[in-house]
Amino acid sequence: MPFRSGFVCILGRPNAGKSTLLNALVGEKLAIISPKPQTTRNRIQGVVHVPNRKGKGKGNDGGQIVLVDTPGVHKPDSSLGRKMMVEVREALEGCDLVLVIMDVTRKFDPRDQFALDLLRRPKTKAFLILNKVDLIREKAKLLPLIEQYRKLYPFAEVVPISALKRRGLDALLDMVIAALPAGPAYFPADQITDQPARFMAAEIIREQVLLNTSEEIPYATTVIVDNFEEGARLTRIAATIYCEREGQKGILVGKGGQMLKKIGTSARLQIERMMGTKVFLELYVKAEPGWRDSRRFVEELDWRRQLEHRMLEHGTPEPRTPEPKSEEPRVPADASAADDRNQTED
Ligand SMILES: Nc1nc2c(ncn2[C@@H]2O[C@H](COP(=O)(O)OP(=O)(O)OP(=O)(O)O)[C@@H](O)[C@H]2O)c(=O)[nH]1
Ligand SMILES: [Mg+2]
Repeated sequence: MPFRSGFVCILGRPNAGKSTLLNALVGEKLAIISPKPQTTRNRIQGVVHVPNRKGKGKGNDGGQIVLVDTPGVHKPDSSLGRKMMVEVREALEGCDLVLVIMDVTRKFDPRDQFALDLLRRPKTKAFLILNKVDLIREKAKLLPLIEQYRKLYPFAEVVPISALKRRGLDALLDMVIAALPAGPAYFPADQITDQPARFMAAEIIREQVLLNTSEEIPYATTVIVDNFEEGARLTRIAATIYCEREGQKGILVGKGGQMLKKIGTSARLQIERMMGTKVFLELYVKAEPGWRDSRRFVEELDWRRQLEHRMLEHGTPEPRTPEPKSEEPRVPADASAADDRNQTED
């Protein structure tokens, strides 16, 4: 079998485990994950370099899978939701294969149909991925569910997996490669994503907001990196967490700045791992009433668009980064002294 390559879109309802699958297949954390639905808000590319498996009885020459994780399919009720669905449709455009992923612990309902409706183009080759099988004891229970799905779409394969426990993934990769056309590698061997580090840092901060807050706050927040200066040993980042109301801002800052400090410290440690440098992270919180319904604001969150703007302004994706004068990060501000500002460094 020749070297194969192609674009593979991961599609499904919120919380089905799409981002968990992307990360598991790529082997790196590219997408943030949370138990809350609608975690992912834009499409995320991850490249899987599948080695030549000749000699292992499989007889293929390997290949390259460009996976595209997407926001959960839902009926949008805001500009943000509409933008998320545009991201889903754009990801589906021209892909070679779609992995329709479902959570086997949930019963089929009309919202599943809504996801399948997006595959209306009759020739889209699709696999049905039954995720979270680690939570099901009697596998026979899956059969009626498979029947139901098969009646609605002619899936080429049905693959049970656990993205979380990494079960069934080798078999899935083999099936995906076999379904792709012969073609060249689209990305060099050392590249696993097209996302800029600046955007991934914003997402890591947003993940900490999702994990540390509840009710409407996860949905009412977004993060914008205002400044990102990458040096050989230190990366300086200033970012703003936007929420919708003063009350939410109070919760995000927390008593004596404790919540912001917690979010900042956890995010900073992860960003340090990603960058391989020390990180000096300044976090701000701002209330921007109704931002989710502002088309202009939502469009500005799009990192592809941000990148275009910076290219126009500076001629490069990032303004030139001055080397830090000292390796030592600045002494942090006392969180309690700044109600909406916290410099996390401890
Ligand atoms: N038990 C179990 N949990 C899983 C599995 N895959 C994902 N999860 C959990 O399901 C939740 C949602 O996972 P995500 O990967 O964020 O789901 P998603 O489909 O990307 O969700 P959205 O971005 O909101 O559309 C998280 O709490 C995951 O840990 C699995 O195979 N088994
Ligand atoms: Mg996701």
